[in-house]
Amino acid sequence: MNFSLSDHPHRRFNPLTREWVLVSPHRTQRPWQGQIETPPQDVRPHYDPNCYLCPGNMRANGERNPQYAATFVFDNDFPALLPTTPPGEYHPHPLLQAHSERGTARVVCYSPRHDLTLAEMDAAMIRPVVDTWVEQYADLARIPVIGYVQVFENRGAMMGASSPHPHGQIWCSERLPQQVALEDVSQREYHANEGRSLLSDYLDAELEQGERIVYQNGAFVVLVPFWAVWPFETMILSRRHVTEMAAFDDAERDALADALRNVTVRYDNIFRVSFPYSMGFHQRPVVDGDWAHWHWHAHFYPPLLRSATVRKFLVGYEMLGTPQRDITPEQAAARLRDQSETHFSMLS
Ligand code: H2U
Ligand code: ZN
Repeated sequence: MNFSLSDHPHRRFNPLTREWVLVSPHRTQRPWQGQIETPPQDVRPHYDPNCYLCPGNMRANGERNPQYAATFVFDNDFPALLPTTPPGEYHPHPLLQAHSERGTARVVCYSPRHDLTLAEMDAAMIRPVVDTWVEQYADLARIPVIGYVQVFENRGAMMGASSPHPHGQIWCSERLPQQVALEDVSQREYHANEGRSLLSDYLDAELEQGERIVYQNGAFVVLVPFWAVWPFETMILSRRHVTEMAAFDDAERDALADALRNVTVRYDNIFRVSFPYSMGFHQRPVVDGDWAHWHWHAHFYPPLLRSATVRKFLVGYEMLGTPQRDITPEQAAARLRDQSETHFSMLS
């Protein structure tokens, strides 16, 4: 019997973080007696007087939002990081280490419409959101204490989003956050050895194999990474090796809006539900330095597994050993490829 990725338990390597995932394809046939249900779709109004992100409404700190027309950015009223934290270290013993960390946080509203999501916005409506992310990245980079700008979005109550109003966050820190630091080391080493970006070579390999590709346009490719942990995890890779969002030209910004719409529509269509996820962009740090090895990319980490309500948990063996998945990344990609590019709410 020959070893096959689609039949036999195996481990896959993530060259970005140098972590492993256990894949158990033979388990997808196992009986499962959990409940499968489709929750009722909530009917949301265009404007919610109780939403702290809707135009004209009061936020928790007593400030009033303007009557914004496209995007709106404000300083997070409850930031996890503060620019005014005094620098300092705590290191009384080799095993006890801490240091102060400065930074700031902002909230980005994608649209004045309370009832929309990226999946329900068209590419022309997402384009101003892309421009806002680029402006914010450049603007935050000018703050002296800030070394890294992390753009992300928590979508849906299952991922802890505090409001259905379409919005994301930006957290800025002095040092590289953990995941970014891991990706920095591997991309730097690969670039130094091979003279090309790790993700350029990875993208070429994926385009050649084809089976994990979900969608592609002129500037971006959406795929399920070979080493995906979450059932329907995807990445958006830029065809061009650019280190940061600000380097995207006009056509690339339109293409990114198109790719974001396309992948979120496919997600919603799988279980005909507003698909929860955490997503975000990884790009070069904003402090001066040699960052030529960085290749901009997006990660989508959606928790749903089997239905609109049955999610994957990273528990047990995964907390104590290694993350594990049953359906293969190739099966997940095929499922995503099969989805309509039109949102289910627009289909009869
Ligand atoms: P999440 O939905 O991903 O939690 O993002 C919403 C953020 O909005 C959250 O970080 C902030 C919360 O601190 N927020 C304000 O800054 N002002 C408010 O009036 C409510 C929420
Ligand atoms: Zn709202």
